[in-house]
Amino acid sequence: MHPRPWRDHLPAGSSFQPEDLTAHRSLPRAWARTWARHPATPVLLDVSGGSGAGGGGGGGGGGPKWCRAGELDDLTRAGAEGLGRLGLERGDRVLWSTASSLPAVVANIAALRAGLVVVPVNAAYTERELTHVVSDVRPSLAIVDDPDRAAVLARADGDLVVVTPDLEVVGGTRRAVGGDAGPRALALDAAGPDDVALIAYTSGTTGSPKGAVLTHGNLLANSESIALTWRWDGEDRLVHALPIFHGHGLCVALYTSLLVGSSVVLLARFDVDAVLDACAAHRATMFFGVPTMYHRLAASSRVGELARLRLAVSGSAPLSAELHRAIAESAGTQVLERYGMTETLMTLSNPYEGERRPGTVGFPFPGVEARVEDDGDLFVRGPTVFSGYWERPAATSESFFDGWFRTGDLGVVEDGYVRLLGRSTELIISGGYNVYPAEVEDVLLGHPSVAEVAVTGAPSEEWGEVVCAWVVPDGASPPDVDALLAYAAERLAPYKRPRRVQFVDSLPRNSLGKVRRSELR
Ligand code: MLC
Ligand code: AMP
Repeated sequence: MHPRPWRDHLPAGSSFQPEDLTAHRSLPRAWARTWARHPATPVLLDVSGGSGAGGGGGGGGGGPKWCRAGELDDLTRAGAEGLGRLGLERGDRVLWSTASSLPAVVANIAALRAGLVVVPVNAAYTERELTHVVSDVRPSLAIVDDPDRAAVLARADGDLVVVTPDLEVVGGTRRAVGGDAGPRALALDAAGPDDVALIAYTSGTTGSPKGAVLTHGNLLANSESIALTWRWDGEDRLVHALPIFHGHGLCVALYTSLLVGSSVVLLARFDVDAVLDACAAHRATMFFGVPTMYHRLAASSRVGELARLRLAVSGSAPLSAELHRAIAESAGTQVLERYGMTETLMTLSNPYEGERRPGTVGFPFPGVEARVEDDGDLFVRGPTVFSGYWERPAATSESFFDGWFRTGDLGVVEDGYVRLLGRSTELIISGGYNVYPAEVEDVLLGHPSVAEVAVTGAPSEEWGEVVCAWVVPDGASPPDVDALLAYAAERLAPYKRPRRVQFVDSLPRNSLGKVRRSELR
């Protein structure tokens, strides 16, 4: 079954062709062009509280001030030069793990402009999780804003050069980057559409996260098609309260805003009042969030303030039709729900004009194709879809069928709109973050009093799902729950930790010995 054609997203009279999505070759080139045209345009206001070392958005005492396009151009050029002085070479991988801040944004963009490959990593990862990424991707440099994280990285790889977002070296040996070659001049904005831009780690079904390799063409096509579909232009202002190290906060929110020359108010984290205050104070036109954020907004007496916005978008996890309708009733806002994945970037969207149907994710973005098989499997294909998993040819070939990527999500097409019904994989999504049961199970099995364990997602109104562990104790007495949770906390980022632990005598298994998770819910 095929959903409605992407042409239905185009504004009246549009002459759009799919080739237009990558006409500018790369985001850095397109950004530089936008900035050169309107250098005085405000592009980013860092109200995050200056968590990035150096606090570049502070502007010296008078509170945060807008970073303008010309200034961002200068800062990111200087950053690209600084990265060259560290001895990095085009194509080198740079791990980037920071909270939201202007210096963090500058470092990310500088690296992309210099043709380096950015590896965004969740800033809440524990040592175990970070060490896995370091050994898998073998970065030449790491950019972090937290001294503890720098120490963890030094333990993971003693040679790895670690810098702050302002490129101050805080760990490793300078010589380790580029050997003896010394400083280099990195050509600015020279990457083409097929060059790798990001390696984004996403939890693998095997239990350890794998890197999705995204090209400059993928990132550019994603931003171009979003801008076109949501009628995003230079007049817009986005309140940004998502983490900047995942696709939603980085590729959808930040990169697209910079492409169209609109402005971003960057918050340190999501908080209902902080978001609504920022919307009012800065006359925002847009907010993007995960359903947990909308759940919290809907519970606030201030929910009606969402009506100020031109566009409120939800994604990363299912937004229930009830919550969609509740916000429509209380604020008069029809939230626009869209769908994507780290591997494919954004692929389906409800329309900007026309019906935004509650409980559905709409139809393909311009240039993207989607189809739903009889068994519900959703496949996508198009210029935003990644080229494969980093150094995992088997996992890559298992995910593609004749050039179509199998998403692992199940759905149906109703009147041309895709309604998602679940997943063919065991992925749990909690508050918009993905959790793979196998990874949590592997960790819990390492505890001496756990004989067997199965991890499932339990429904939660606020979080969508929460992580639930079913534990068969090793020996007569069950392990102490607090000790087990403390053990998990040392090894798993907060959103992966079980919220519930249930002791059982045995796990239900099928004749092949596979755990029947459906019986554990
Ligand atoms: C925080 N906690 C979570 C959690 N987030 N637990 C489960 N699931 C989560 N997602 C923990 C905290 O560490 C804390 O633990 C406790 O829950 C309560 O914290 P909180 O202060 O209430 O949570 P908060 O910090 O406000 O975070 C909630 C949130 C956050 C919704 C703002 O989870 C978030 O920013 N989610 C967005 C994730 C995202 O960007 N996903 C996009 C992936 S890209 P304790 O132990 O301290 O009490 C993608 C592609 C696409 O999916 O389509 O977009
Ligand atoms: P990630 O790997 O973090 O990019 O998460 C991708 C997954 O998020 C998808 O495979 C979906 O299961 C889920 N997802 C993203 N957007 C939506 C949405 N609007 N509704 C339901 N699930 C979504």
